[in-house]
Amino acid sequence: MFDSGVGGLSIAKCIRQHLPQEQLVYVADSAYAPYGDKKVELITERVNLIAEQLIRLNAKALVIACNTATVNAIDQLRAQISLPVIGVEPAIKPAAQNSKSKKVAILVTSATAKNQRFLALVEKYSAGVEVFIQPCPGLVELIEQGKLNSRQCHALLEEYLFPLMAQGIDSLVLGCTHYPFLQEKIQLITGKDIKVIETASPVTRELKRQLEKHRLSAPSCQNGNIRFFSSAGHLKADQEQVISKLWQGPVSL
Ligand code: DGN
Repeated sequence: MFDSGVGGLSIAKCIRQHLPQEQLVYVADSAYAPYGDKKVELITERVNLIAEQLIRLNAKALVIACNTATVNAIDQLRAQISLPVIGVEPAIKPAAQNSKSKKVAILVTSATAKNQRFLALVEKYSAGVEVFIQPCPGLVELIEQGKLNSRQCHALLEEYLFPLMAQGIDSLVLGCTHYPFLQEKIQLITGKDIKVIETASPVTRELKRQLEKHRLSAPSCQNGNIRFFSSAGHLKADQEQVISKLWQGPVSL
């Protein structure tokens, strides 16, 4: 599995919890983070390169634990390889279906906000519901630096959330895998009447389904583990600290 950086750890945690028998390899493409402001060509190139390396490590399935990479590059990756490839898509459908105020917001990166695949997904599930798409530049960078509790992070969250709250939304979809690490802070700002929805559980269920369908599941008696890699070798020490903090356990890269 991989992400532009450390955000996909929010998905890795859920997979580890529900599929503890599987061996996970997590690649943080931190030398290229954030993907949010990168060209589609570069995102595609990185996705293909990382996928190639994971396949060389005998991966039996790939999880693109990044909304930005999923919307920009999953179709072409699936066309090239035969392994199951599971992507992340913001949970717009359940949010729209369960919204009482019929007003829903999605927090995304700038690259996701303007992506056609993403916009088509919003269009598909938003009949009768007003959907506010909120790009959140700056948040991924702060999470990558482990600055979750910084004043800067709080100020950015208020800047993005207050206008959405004023619109009367009752559901807030986290459309970037970095954002669940801010979920508590987001919920403190929005109050508990706004439901915050992330995507780790559906991705984990889909991975399980795919492994079962292709008879690839590890035996339940096996003890799985997780190995971490980063493309930002020069940041190794800093990254180990950030990843350990988010993973809530010791990590070596
Ligand atoms: N965590 C990623 C996502 O879900 O979109 C990427 C964020 C980024 O690199 N900007």
